[in-house]
Amino acid sequence: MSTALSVARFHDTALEPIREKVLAGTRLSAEDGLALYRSHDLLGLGWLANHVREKRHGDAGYFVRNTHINHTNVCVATCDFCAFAARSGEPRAYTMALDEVFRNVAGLPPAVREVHVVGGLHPDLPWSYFVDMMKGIKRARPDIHVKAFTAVEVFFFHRLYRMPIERVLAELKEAGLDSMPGGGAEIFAKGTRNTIIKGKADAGQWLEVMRTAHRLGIPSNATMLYGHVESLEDRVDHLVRLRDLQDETGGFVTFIPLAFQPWEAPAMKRPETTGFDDLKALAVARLLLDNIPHIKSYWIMITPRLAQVGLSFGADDIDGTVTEEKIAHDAGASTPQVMTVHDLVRLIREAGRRPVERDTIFNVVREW
Ligand code: V47
Repeated sequence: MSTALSVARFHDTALEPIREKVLAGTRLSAEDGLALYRSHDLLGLGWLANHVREKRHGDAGYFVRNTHINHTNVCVATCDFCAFAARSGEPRAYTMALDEVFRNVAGLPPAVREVHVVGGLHPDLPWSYFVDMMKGIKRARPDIHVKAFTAVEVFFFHRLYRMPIERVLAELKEAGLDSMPGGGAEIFAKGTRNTIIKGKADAGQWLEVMRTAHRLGIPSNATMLYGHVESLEDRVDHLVRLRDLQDETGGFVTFIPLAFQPWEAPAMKRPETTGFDDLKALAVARLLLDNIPHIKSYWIMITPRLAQVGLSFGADDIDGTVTEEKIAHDAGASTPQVMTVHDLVRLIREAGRRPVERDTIFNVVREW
């Protein structure tokens, strides 16, 4: 692979110096990141990203048997891209009773390894709701990995319940929280963030929650929402800030680029992302984020077909069975809400990869 890459000719000559760095394992600069995003040499980008991906993960294509629980859609924040949130009292507002959460978890097939719990910023729930939720999920399924609450939710708990971030996280961990999902990061760049988001954690606060989580031994993922009003400079800035924090903590496990789903988004009339941009998002992430182990090609947002192609453009993971995804589907996503293990294994195999079932933190569960 390295030999082929060293003699390959790129259509875009701006990729040549970047190739040298990639082959030497030298860190790419923000300017390199911008050159990658600006390039239309998709195959050149893919080649570079695939080189890094195969050096790290060989031919493994990871997936997990998981399920999502969105306990409430009630949210005090205003995010122009979000179709999931509702205000208290609106007809579509809902909050799950804890018994319902526990019944759902108890009813999961034994092979499901991960429960992904994310909700809106509900102003009226007691702190005990969240602590008891963690305890009850573990009681129902002691072996299940609980990946719960974005950094934005944790920051909200810190403010609402007037507890230091560290205490919020420590109490959740004590009650059963194993890791945190990467949502809520959206786009860090201040000007852009402020035009599309009101009433939730800013970039510094999101990063501070993650810094604290990692210090307490809670690993997490990271995301970036792209394909809305952000610039390419904003994307590079976002990735570099994640990379800087990862240098400090080492706590990020997976990066997931989230393609904006525009159809039902209330306040953002934009076209959907294109396949070219979706593949570039994966490839550039793989190349810039040299210290985050995994890149996820999230089929919910970019379709199973393109997520599969993503396994040759820098991604080593395809997420999982998911079951009942609400955030993208409320925004009008036309992707399925469930994938069977059979479907996932087939997608990975037909991409020429070796399907590896994993748990949340990438312990191998089964080679398929
Ligand atoms: O934080 C909201 C985004 C996120 C839209 O960590 C939208 O393993 C696209 O973070 N179009 C939640 N995106 C999803 C998320 C996630 C998903 C899968 C795995 C993991 C993980 C994390 O979805 C939100 C927000 O950034 N979002 N609305 C929309 N219209």
